[in-house]
Amino acid sequence: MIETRVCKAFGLQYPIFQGGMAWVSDAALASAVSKAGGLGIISAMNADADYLRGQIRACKAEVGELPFGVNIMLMSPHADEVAQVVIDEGVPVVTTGAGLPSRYLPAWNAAGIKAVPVVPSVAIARKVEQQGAAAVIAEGGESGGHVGDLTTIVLVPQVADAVDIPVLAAGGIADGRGVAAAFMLGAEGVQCGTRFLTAVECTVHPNYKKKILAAGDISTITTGKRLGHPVRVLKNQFARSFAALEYDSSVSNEEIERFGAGALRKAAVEGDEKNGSFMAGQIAAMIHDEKTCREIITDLFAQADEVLAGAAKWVR
Ligand code: TUI
Repeated sequence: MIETRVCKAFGLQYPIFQGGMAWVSDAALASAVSKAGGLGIISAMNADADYLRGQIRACKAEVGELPFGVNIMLMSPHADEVAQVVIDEGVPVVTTGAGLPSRYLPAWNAAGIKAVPVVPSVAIARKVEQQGAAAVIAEGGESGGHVGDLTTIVLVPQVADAVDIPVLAAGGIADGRGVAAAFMLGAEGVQCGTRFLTAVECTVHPNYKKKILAAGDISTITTGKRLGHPVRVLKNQFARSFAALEYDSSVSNEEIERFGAGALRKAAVEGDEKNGSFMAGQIAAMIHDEKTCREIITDLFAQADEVLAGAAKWVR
């Protein structure tokens, strides 16, 4: 049994957040995670206020009084309106990604929302702590989707040393060894995204699940560095074409952006194995089964307990 400040602060049985993945993390997945004792998170992705309102209400109908969260992707054209929806709908926890949430933090704090930004560096972690974040998610570049430069093993202990609020580790965690390692680095919780992609309750296209289950250790690459927002995806025809365009100096950034537009939807909704962008973390290689959210969470923490309890075996 692992109990940390994250359990207490967010009202959780297990100190785990489910990553807010665009086109993946809907009310069905989030409510299943919250009912299993973790924090389920709905992705606001690039959608508008009406979509998010509908998802929040569907999630609440399932979870009742249990906590859940919303992830706001700050590059979304609808970021301002969804930042207000979470206040209007009484969402207890908001995580943010792909930018600094500074301009929203005063209103969220005033509304009693616990804000938990994803941070890719120590400086950003310090900044959001000063601005009133309840915790931070230190996300290493092993993650899927939009990634920072530093690895989880390097980032987490530095962020844990730099801030007093609780730190959750993300990036490369999909089994109990990863959870235990995160705690050894100073984290008091974890966030997992890729692990939940193959959850029974995850409504993503079956081809997406199939590709995660088939992934090996070097199945992902990061594309988009030239555009200033590197994204980790599974290698396929889309990823190779995107990378080729990036290395072609005769192609403009606008053309590359256009090539990538809509590709995540093609993967997650249509299951288009050639033209879809299958965002996934490096840990996809260690995911071999489709389990319920409850099984995923109880297995993660049972193994973490076992690993941590046996951790003294080398110590003399
Ligand atoms: O946000 C994510 N992962 C994402 S967002 C996304 S949607 C997307 N699609 C295409 C291109 C780009 C994004 C897919 N996956 N993770 C959290 C995360 N946040 N990773 C890195 C950051 C981050 C980066 C910079 C957080 C703050 C930050 O601040 C610095 C700044 O200059 O804004």
